[in-house]
Amino acid sequence: MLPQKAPACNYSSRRKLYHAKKGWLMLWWMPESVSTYGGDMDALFSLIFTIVSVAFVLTYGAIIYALCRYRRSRQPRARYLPATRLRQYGWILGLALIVLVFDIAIDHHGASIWAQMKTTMPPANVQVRVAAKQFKWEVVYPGPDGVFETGDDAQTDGELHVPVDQVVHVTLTSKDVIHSFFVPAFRLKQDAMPGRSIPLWFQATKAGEYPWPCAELCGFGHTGMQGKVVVHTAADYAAWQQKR
Ligand SMILES: [Cu+2]
Repeated sequence: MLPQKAPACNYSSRRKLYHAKKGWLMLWWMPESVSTYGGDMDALFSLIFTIVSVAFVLTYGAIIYALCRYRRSRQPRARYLPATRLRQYGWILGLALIVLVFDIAIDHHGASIWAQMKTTMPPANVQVRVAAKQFKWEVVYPGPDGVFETGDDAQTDGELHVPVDQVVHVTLTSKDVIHSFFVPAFRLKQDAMPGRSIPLWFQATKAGEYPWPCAELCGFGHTGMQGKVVVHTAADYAAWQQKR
C-alpha cells in the first residue's frame, strides 16, 4: 500500500497548457517534461535562451559589420578614443545597463522556481534514500512501516521506483566521490557529496521509465553509471511493493 502522508500537489491540465505556451521556444531537443516544476524550468530556460540568442546575433552582427565597414582598404589606421566624454563612454555604460536589466529579469524569474524546488518542499508521500557510489545508484525504501533502518527496508540498485502524482522526497548522499543525480525528464539535477545528506524532491506527472544518468565525471566507469526512474501508476506501484 502507498503511504498517504500528505495530499499530492495538483498538477492540472490548465497548468500544463500554461507551461506549454510559456515554453513556446522549446526545446525540441529535450525529453518531454514529466514533473510538476518541469514546465517552470523550461520557461526559464526559454527566457535565457531567447535573451542570449538575441545577444549573440546582435554581438556577432556588430563584429561582422565592423570588420567590413572598417576594413584595411577603407581605414588603414585605427583611431584611439579614450572615452572621456559621456557620448563615448555612454556606449559602454548603456550596454552594461542592458545586460544588468536582463540579469535581474532572469534572477527575478528564477527565484520563484528555486524556492519551489529547493526551499519549500511540499510534504512527502514517499521517502527514499539514494546513495551514489562508483559506479551505480543504491536506493533504499523504508518498507511498509515507513521507517528507515528497520528489518523491512528494501533496496534496488540502479532503479528508483516511485508512484505517479505523488510527492517523493529523496535524501541524497555519496559513498565515495562527487556524483550528480540527474533526471532530464524531471528537469532535476543535484550533486551528491560525500559526507553530506542533501534533500530533494519531485512529483512525476506521467508513468513510464526515465533515464537517470550520473552527470558528474566520477571516474573511469562514469559513462556506465546509468540508472532509470520507474514511475508507476498507483496500482502498479502497489503490485511492485508486494513483489519486492
Ligand atoms: Cu559519474
